[in-house]
Amino acid sequence: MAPTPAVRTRHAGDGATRAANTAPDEAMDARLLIAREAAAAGFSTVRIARVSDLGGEPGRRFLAFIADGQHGDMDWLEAKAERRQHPNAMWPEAKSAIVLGLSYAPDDDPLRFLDQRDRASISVYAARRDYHDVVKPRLKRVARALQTATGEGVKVFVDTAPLMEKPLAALAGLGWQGKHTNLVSREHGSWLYLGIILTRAEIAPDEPESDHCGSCRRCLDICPTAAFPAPYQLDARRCISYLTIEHKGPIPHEFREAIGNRIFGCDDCLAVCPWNKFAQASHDQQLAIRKETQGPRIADLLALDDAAFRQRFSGTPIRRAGHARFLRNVLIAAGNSADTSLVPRIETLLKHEASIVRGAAVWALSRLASTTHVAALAEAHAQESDETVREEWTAALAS
Ligand code: B12
Ligand code: SF4
Ligand code: SF4
Repeated sequence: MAPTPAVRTRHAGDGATRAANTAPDEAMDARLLIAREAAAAGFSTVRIARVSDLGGEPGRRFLAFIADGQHGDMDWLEAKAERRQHPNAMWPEAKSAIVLGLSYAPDDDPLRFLDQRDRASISVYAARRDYHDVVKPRLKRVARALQTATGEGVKVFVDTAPLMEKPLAALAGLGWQGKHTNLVSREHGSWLYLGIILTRAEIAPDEPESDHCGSCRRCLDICPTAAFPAPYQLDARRCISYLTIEHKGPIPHEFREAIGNRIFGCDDCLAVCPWNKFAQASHDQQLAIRKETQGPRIADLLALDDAAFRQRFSGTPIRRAGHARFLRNVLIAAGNSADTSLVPRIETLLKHEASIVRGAAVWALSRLASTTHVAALAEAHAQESDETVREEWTAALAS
């Protein structure tokens, strides 16, 4: 049986404001209900968009991004591109989007470990419990209350379905898509996780936020890998976040030095945004920063076996990416560390079962060990079966 509607909404189909089954003065406005439930669930901000107002422009830009290959090997973005370009392509009956933001603003400078080359730098979003696990149950709580109250179907999304979250968030007025392409909020700066509830209920929308980037271009200028072909556009293939988290193969040579000691994600463009000065540091208990993610020593990370890796990073996005990709990234940081004491440990990884680890180990050694030592190692590993690793040896001997 459908739940009894008890809130005032703009109902899909009749276009009229109604307060079904209750006298108007008893009916609770859907917007108030959402605001109350969102605050109780611990969200930092919530706004509402009318889905049909999104128009076709974000979808067209998304398809151009895919057509240009800028998504790299994120096949999952391409696979459902048609559905991703507009919420109604995925769910034709969706009328309203409730966009929720959860602040993860840091209380320290997120870039403070970048100059400490014997340590690794981990992006703020990954230095705590995986946000999918934190945001989704909270979204479900708000969605349940809304469904019970309106009697209309709902679906919740946090980065797990083909839905473009940022353009919807901008339409709802949570902030605007800055030149770094992420959503910037006047209150929370660049530090918001986004979550979305789509509903068939028609709820009065908020006003979109206008662009407050002005002539600023700090995020564009700081990017270590020149990943912005133009303001408001990102070529993911060049982005350190993509290269260290999403990319499956060897990291292309041209980016290795620029990656420095960033082993999981990158915050440079987010951290320099002047709007961050208004953000209050997050004190959300579920998002507490994990001590072991704060500038861990590269030597310690190289020594973690698979079991120790899983244990140390359990519950974080780092654990999800897997041990081999993690080691690949740590080896790039090791190669940039100038710390020759790491050489013996790196040598043991030349025998690792994953070719991306062996290949990155070759590169790290080419940066830290003497030419004669590299030549001797190359000879000892002349039986290498993987072509990409053999190419690494050739490059190492030539450098
Ligand atoms: C794929 C993806 C990535 C990719 C691609 C990033 C990107 N910018 O698209 C990679 C792996 C690189 C990535 C990195 C990061 N990500 Co990510 N990612 C996503 C994901 C899953 C899809 C985004 C997408 O559709 N990208 C495709 C491009 C085409 O979309 P777009 O940026 O919106 O493109 C717009 C602009 O280019 C604009 N545009 C193009 N030309 C022009 C011209 C003009 C004049 C204008 C005005 C606009 C404009 O129009 C396009 C359409 O709106 C979303 C979750 C989701 N489902 O939406 C999270 C998401 C965007 N990521 C998030 C985060 C936190 C990050 C990182 C900060 C993590 C980190 N610290 O390493 C970095 C930030 C890097 C950066 N500068 O963007 C958050 C961002 C939250 C926020 N406040 O915006 C999201 C929303 C996840 C979430 N639920 O919280 N991510
Ligand atoms: S996350 Fe880092 S690499 Fe990616 S666009 Fe921003 S500054 Fe550049
Ligand atoms: S750093 Fe400047 S240009 Fe970049 S998003 Fe922030 S305000 Fe906009």
